[in-house]
Amino acid sequence: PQPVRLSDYRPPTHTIDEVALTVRLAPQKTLVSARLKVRPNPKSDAGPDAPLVLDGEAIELRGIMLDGVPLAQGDYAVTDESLTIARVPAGPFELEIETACNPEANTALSGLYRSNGTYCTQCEAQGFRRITYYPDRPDVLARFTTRIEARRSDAPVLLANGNLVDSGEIEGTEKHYAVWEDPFPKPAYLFALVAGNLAVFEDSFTTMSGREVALKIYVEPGKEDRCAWAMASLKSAMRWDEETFGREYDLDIFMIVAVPDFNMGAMENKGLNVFNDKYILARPDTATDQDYANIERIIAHEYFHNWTGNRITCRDWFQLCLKEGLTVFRDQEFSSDVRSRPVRRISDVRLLRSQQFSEDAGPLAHPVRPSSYIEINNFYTATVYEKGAEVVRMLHTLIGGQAFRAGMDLYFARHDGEAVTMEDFVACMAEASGRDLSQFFAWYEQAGTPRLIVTDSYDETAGTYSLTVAQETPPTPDQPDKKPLDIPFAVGLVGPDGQEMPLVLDGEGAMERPVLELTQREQTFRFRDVAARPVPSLNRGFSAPVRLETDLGDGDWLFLMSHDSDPFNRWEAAQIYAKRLLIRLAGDASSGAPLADAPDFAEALGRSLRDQSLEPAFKAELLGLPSETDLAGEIARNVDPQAIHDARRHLQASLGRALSGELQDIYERFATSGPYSPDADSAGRRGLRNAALGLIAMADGERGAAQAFEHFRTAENMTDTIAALSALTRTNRPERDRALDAFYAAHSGDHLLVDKWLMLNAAIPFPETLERVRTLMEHEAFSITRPNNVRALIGAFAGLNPATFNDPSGDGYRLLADVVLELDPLNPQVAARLSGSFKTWRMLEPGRRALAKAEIERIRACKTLSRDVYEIVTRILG
Ligand code: DPP
Ligand code: ZN
Repeated sequence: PQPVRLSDYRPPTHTIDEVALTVRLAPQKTLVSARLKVRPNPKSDAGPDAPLVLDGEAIELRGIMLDGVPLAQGDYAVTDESLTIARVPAGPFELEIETACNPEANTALSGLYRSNGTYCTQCEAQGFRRITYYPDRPDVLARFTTRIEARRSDAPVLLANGNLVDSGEIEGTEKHYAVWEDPFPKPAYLFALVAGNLAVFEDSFTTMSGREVALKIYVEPGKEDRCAWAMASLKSAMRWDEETFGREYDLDIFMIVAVPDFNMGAMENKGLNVFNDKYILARPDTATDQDYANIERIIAHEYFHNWTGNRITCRDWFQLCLKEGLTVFRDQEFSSDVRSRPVRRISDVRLLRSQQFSEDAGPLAHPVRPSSYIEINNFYTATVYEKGAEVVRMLHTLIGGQAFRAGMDLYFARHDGEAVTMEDFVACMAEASGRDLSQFFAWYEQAGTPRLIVTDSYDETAGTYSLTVAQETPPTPDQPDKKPLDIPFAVGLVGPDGQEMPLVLDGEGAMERPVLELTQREQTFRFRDVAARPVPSLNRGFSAPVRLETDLGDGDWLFLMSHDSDPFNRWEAAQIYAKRLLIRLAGDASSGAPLADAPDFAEALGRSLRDQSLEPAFKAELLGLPSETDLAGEIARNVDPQAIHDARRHLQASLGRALSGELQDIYERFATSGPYSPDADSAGRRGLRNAALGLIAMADGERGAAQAFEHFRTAENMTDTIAALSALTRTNRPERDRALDAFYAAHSGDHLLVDKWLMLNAAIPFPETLERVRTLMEHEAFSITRPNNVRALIGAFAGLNPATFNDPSGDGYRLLADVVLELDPLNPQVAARLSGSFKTWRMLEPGRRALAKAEIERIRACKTLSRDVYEIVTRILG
């Protein structure tokens, strides 16, 4: 397969003004007729005689008419991927194309498919070409009208984008129809159609200008009582976007459909979002606090796309971060406003570190705006999304909130209705702030996580304190040499008494905002009026997505952990301290040396747990040690995943013992009764109590497991049930399987809970889990064609259970390779994502490295690989 390159971008030869689709639904043969109003694109450099080339894949062509005249065989050419009409009029013309597709056979879940009997579509990035022949690229924007016909018994509900303009029976048949009209021009990737037997949960929203918008959430019948939280989240997101960005919703109706089988989390189709139902359905007895928070966040994310993505879209797929980075930033800000800002920041940074830093450090590293791809679906990555959001956040920090808002206003005013580039977005920010952002732009083009090396010196007689910051970005595939970046570096100085010291830059005066701007390979900043040697608090709030190297010692980190006025950096100090400790312990575990306890760390944690000024959710985050993946990334060479696991386990048990008084006290004090409420404060209290339980269970095998089992037995909501189970899965005691069996027996009819059960099983960190996972693949609860099943069992095994996935026998790698090869012909997108679990293989110690490599090579040797998996394994092997 040939790569597509950003530098090869050409404007489309033709544009489409209007699309009238008629879709006659039938499970195995759906007929699609598309009437396109086409015209040569004046901006094209191909000239008016250019042939018309349409994309098309996995569809059967049944006829074409041009301006009402049927085309003969010789007038056009069809391949597996395209339809070319060599001669088309030099002015506007109308094309009518008849095609057929088979929704039931569509296991790739791209284009039109059936999910548990419901017809639905997924067109991003390139699924529309599996519905009809079309210029399937985001810079072709057209107005769509969609007529759907189906048997009423098969599909009583018929939905598409926009407003319903007509519906009724088709006389003389058992069929009915509905016609939907979307007044907003859109690229084909935002097209959606849903039809099936669905129940609806309704509400309405009055916009800032007083318009009434009907809100509808469609779910499988019987699930209506699990929609209230999603609806509340939607209304809160709609209000927030009005208040924060002045963005008002633009249609009279906003619909969401929840389906069980979906490749992504959710999709922002215009006026008709389609969601993986795990991000819609919630009731206290079926969903955890984490689920509630995810639903709120993802509902907001997809809703926010209406302006950042739909009204203003991407010129080409290289600009994916234009909509994703910005929209993730927006959903982060939303949760920060409606929940706790430091806690959301901590969870975002955890995600960034575990997913994006590891991506950026290995063979799959790519810039936030990639410059080439083989399969665009492989670029819906942590780098595009999470680092993309960090880049927007840095812009916000550099130019300030007011200028950022002005830049957003300018962006909406200037580009509404257009398909644009990163340059267009950054130009708005540059204009609104009056700043030159050309150096900053390198964040979009340069891959790799920069390292900041910080040294300091204090001159007691002069009362000055200097910070020297060097920056260095390591080489990544295709990018050996890196330029210095424009980095906002938020800092503070903490005095020996734990108080914040003023920041007065030598020669400049008091800093307006405590943010240093790094632009060179090395810079020194000198502060004056510094009465005593401070401890620097660096990269506050994680102002830049970098790795920090300092010569601060353990004592400094403990000090910051107790005294930093920046809550994020208090958490960060605890993480860094724990990381250093765990890396030493992993070394000891590897060499068979005894593992020491950590009384100083336990004492500092204990102080924080008793600190009344800290919120419970924050304390829960303090108790969460860096992940095994993060530790592997820090070690980076000759990694022994079992030693890391043993070290982490040891520290948890040791902390559990040292803090047993505090932990039991929390466990008792935060016991709640009364009705469950998903609000952030209540969730934080449950989170802290459950984090305490987790350490208690690690500390004391027998009594800990008994307490966790009792927690499971008496749980009154799913949050506590899952917390008890996950504490038990980390033990190797009989209570674990008793609880798992009881859970399955109670919930085997609920696919979302079955997925939780699969995930818990897959995460059990002992070698027997290999066999367990193989057995579960044959279980009635598992189907390889259901992405949520695959992610819950196989994805969790490879992603959340490093010790077992990296079993020294190589059996974990073999299992993953087997699944990738089996899944690839069915669903290449999900198979490719799974194969990405091999991305850190080069860091492993030589034995595991060789075994992993052999399995990746076994995948690559398959002659019939999809483009998706081919690209990932080829890049991983390098
Ligand atoms: N639906 C996915 C998202 O919102 C892809 N656009 O990120
Ligand atoms: Zn998105």
